Amino acid sequence: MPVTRTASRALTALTTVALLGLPLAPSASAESSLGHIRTASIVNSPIYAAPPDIPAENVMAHMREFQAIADRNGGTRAHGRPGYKASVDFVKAKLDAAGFRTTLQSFTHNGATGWNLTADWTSGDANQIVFLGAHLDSVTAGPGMNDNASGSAAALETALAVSRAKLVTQKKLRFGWWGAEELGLIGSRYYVNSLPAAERTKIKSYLNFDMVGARNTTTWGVYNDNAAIAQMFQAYFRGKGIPTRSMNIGGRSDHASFSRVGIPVGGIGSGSDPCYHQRCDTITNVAANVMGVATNAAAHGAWTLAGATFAAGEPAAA
Ligand code: DPN
Ligand code: ZN
Repeated sequence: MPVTRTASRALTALTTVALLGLPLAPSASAESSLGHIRTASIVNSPIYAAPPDIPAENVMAHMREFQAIADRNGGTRAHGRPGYKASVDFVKAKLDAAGFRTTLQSFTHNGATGWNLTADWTSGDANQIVFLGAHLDSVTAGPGMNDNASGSAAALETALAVSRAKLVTQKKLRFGWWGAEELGLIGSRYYVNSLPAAERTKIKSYLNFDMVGARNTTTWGVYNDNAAIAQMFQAYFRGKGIPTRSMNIGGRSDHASFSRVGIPVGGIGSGSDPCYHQRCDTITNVAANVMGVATNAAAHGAWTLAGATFAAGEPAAA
């Protein structure tokens, strides 16, 4: 059937909107005519509240704490070492004070206890969960500041921004910090495996943050696992004039624990660096401006995917 002029124009406009990751009007006909894009089911619409501009200094304060934790604990925050549990305790205390409902899940690996920490925001439909996560463990060789205090701090500061905004969302925001990723995604796989099937299907998307602070980052990696999520991040970076590249890290980080059970996943990364998995992956190995970009991109993902409808607290522009 030939496409009418009006329909063609409407299709072009809708496609553009979808590609930009902008909110689509919640119209059943729009979604069915663009069924192959399936953006509306993942990217919420309409969006009334924009995320705040989060200062890089906020997230660097968390980075300094992670470095101090490593310094006090033999230079590492690895699974089975006291620096790991100290990292968990630090993040949990911040979240508890900010009004999140936190859960500590323990598991055993290589004869040592590990922990996953999850935190649910108070608002949103508990049957539709938008998840942001990062691995909290380092390798034993060093303090793991880019890998992955950076993602942990970005997720933490995003959560704290949600709290400061007293954010009201359509879907429920859940944040996760995973143990023993460096030993084979142990913590996140344990978490996903321990969820009953009915709980898994409530998770509508999972965003991963692993290595988001590398110095000299010029282009941002955007995970290419899910088109709608990737488009959302690409549109965000495009709006900031920041170049992106498609990133496929396969099964190398915790998003894989979620995608293997069919959950749409995405994420961003600054990429690796010369201190990857080494002792020199200290706080001087990360850049504040890069951490700021990562955190604001994470907040954009949280606000957009969860459908932030109302912010009663801090104004959108800091
Ligand atoms: N951060 C790496 C690790 O945990 O060992 C995995 C990774 C590699 C993530 C490359 C992103 C890019
Ligand atoms: Zn990592």
